[in-house]
Amino acid sequence: MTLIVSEEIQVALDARQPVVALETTIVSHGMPWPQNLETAVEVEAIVRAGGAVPAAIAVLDGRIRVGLDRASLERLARSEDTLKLSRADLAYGVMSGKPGATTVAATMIVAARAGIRIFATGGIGGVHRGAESSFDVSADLTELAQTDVIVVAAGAKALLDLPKTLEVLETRGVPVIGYRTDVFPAFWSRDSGLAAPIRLDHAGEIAAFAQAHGALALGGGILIANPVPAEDEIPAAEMTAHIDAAHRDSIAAGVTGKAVTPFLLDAILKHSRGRSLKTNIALVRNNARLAAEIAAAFAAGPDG
Ligand code: PSU
Ligand code: MN
Repeated sequence: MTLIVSEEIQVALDARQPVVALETTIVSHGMPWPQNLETAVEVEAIVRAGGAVPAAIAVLDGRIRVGLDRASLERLARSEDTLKLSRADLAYGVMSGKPGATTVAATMIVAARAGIRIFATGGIGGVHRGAESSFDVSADLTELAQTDVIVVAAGAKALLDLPKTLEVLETRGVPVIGYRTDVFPAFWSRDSGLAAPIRLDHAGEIAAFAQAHGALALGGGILIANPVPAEDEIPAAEMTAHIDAAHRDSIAAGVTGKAVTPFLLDAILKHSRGRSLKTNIALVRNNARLAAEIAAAFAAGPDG
């Protein structure tokens, strides 16, 4: 098998100690250098401070790796030609031998194979604006519908069509849980104006929910929507202008396929003059903290 789990992570998993999976597309395609590497390193420290072992996932030298050292993270962060790997291209990442970062979908697949149940990220992919003609719906949603991993995210980016994204999640049977919120968060902003389908206020309740979900053998993931801290948020009204401008840029540039999300993130960074990046970093850190807490609650639970 091409899956290589670091010794520290394997020991923790065997002892049923808390482990938190981390994606790497956010490093290679989601943030600019050097904030991408700084954030990746900080996020690992936050997971450790929360009593869990961080498990960053990527494909390097034809092997799927669970647990990356700093040099590997730096390689992904610096390289201009790191592949963005989702379910459709994970095998290409392995056979080509090229460095590849994993999206939410691919990270879920690998985490589940390694036996990791909790995963922290920034935001998930979703239904893009204009999807009724472009058919651009992220494979993250399909993965959430079928792979048993709890994904902690700050909701979905308001550059997506959020009502359609929530509809698809509901149709595909994915539980969406607002953490200490009644509204679904919109990544940079705490409030999308849409209701969170379920609300839970404590990590222990989330672990209990996941256990009930597992006991029913429903299969598939669970999305924990954790709003960005109030002091770091950019209000939705302010983001709208940047998002609309980024959309116009992407239509003018004719961007399609997997290039769309990285293009939009970069355009928003420029239109917000770097402000969106500060908020992005804050929400990823916040998600790492909560994921470690949920992983610890799991480890302490009845089947932990
Ligand atoms: N959101 C971010 N930064 C990111 C991504 C999402 O703020 O880097 C990445 C994640 O890896 C996510 C992917 O899984 O983009 C979704 O891409 P697509 O829309 O092409 O499925
Ligand atoms: Mn897409």
